[in-house]
Amino acid sequence: MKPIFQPTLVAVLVAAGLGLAACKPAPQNHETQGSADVAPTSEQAKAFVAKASEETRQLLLQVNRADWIANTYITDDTEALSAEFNQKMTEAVVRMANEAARFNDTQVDADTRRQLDKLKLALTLAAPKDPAKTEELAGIVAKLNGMYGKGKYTKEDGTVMALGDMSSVMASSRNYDEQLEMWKGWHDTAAPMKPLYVRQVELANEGARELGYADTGALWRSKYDMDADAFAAELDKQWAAVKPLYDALHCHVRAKLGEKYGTDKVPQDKPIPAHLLGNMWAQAWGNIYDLVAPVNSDPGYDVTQLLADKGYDELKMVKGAEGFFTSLGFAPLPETFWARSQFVKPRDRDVVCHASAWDLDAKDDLRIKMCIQKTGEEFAVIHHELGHNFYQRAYKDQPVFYQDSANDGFHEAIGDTIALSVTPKYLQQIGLLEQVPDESKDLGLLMKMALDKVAFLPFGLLVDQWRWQVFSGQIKPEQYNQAWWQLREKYQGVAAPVARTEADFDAGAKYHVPGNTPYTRYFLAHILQFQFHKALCDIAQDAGPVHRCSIYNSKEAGTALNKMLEMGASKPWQEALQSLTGKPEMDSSAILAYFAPLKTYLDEQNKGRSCGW
Ligand code: X8Z
Ligand code: ZN
Repeated sequence: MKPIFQPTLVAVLVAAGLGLAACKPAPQNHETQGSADVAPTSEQAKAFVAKASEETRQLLLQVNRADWIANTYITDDTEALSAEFNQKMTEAVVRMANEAARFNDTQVDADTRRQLDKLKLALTLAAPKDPAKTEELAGIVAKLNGMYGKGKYTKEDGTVMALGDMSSVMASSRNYDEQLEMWKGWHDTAAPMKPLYVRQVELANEGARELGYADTGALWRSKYDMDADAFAAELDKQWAAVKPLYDALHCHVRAKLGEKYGTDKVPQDKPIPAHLLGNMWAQAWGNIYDLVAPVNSDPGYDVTQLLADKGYDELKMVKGAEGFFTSLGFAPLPETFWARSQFVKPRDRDVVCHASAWDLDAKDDLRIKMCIQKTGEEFAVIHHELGHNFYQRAYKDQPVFYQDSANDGFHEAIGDTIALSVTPKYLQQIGLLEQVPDESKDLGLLMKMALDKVAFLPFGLLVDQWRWQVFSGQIKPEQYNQAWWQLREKYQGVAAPVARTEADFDAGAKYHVPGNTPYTRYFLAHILQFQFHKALCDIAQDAGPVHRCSIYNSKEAGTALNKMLEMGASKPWQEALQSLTGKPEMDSSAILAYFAPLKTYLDEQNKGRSCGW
């Protein structure tokens, strides 16, 4: 966990800008008045970077510790401490950003320049120079995070349900009304967040403007080693390429849901009601695999069942995931990881259950924080989180401003890439599965994977389409919810199952909105992980089809992966991508090739159906 750079989720640094633009030369008022105004030297710039790095390192350790307890033991006190340390960090970063701007016109080597730029771009939410506003913003950030963690729904009979309980019902229930009750119960918990969120947007935008950005969304889009508008265009391009695959999946799933619930409940020319897809946010649909499984090609096992059969508890699940990484040549996780992580939901207090991975000291104090449920879905999430931890450890010897992934999509893609290698062959190798199904069952496996990975794509894109417009003022507070549902309909083809109003704050029911974690990273990760998987399978010389490939035990693949990971953020992401895949571009052809056999099947199934919404 790294609040400034925030590679792995959790807390957000609220940094106050003091009116100096991050991307423009600092104002020079007394240019001709003597030696103090002479442009600073490159040696001074280097010395500044060294000093700022050391100060940042020390502050990060404090803020990480405060945030860890605020997330694993939610009380008014831990919330206040988190706000206080984040504010302290803010003040320091503001001072350093000001000082960094002094070197805007200094000729420095490329490496010093990149570190100065990383420092100036590090903020997720900037705050205005007014200290009272900085404090207010830090307080709101901590409060929203706690509110999400504490969210609960009380049923009519008095039963109190947390998100995990409700998600389990969403995953397994096939009762329309029961799923609806869960959906509405959870979404309603977000309503009280709205006024806080509105104020947070105002404050963060003020801060972003003082730093020279049009708004907070513009700041977020500037972090990708390319022009911010070009980055937005790149996303549109990637989405256009994968949309036909998504549309085919949507059409087939809607038809199957129509068969299950009736076409009165699931009209075949309209968006799908958002509560029927096995997930609270309809973002990953793997839990309804049974409703859409292709006839005669079901692989005949499910990982949840295999874990239960072999007596896997939460710890054994984490050990199992660690075993994949060590098979590639990565060193095992340290003792402190096992002692300090939160694997199981504590029964006596509120915590933020949303999974996250933490690096407290940029040395060896790695941890995950989860409320693990013993399911195949969560087994994949554990791999996801450990991907963050192994990345963090790989770049720990980089300068502090490079202790981050190549871009945030890379951080999110590593563990998922490993999880793509959790194939039947691998499950057999580790003794979870007795017999590997033959190739006639591949379609079932591809369907299951597509329900998670392809279904996710539009959701991965739309969360920040909404936030960017909220930050830019294009979506006003009195349109928040309506705009949210317009985007969900446009991109995902899903609709709210009951009428919603502007008293609702449905975006706030998704962790990353009150948690202030940018979301475009997950869209990027879902494209990138298939590129990484393909490249690693080639390196591991796995000859079969890419959906059957597992890089388990391949030291060659591990070495190549580690080479990219240990670069951290020291080079533009395009170079990191090239180091592993041989090409500097994001390329959706890998995900399309992976699912090509499924696409053929879907197109066949969809013949004669009217698709779209
Ligand atoms: O938030 C996460 C991870 C932690 S970085 C569990 N993910 C997104 C989500 O849950 O919404 C992973 C996939 C998308
Ligand atoms: Zn993650």
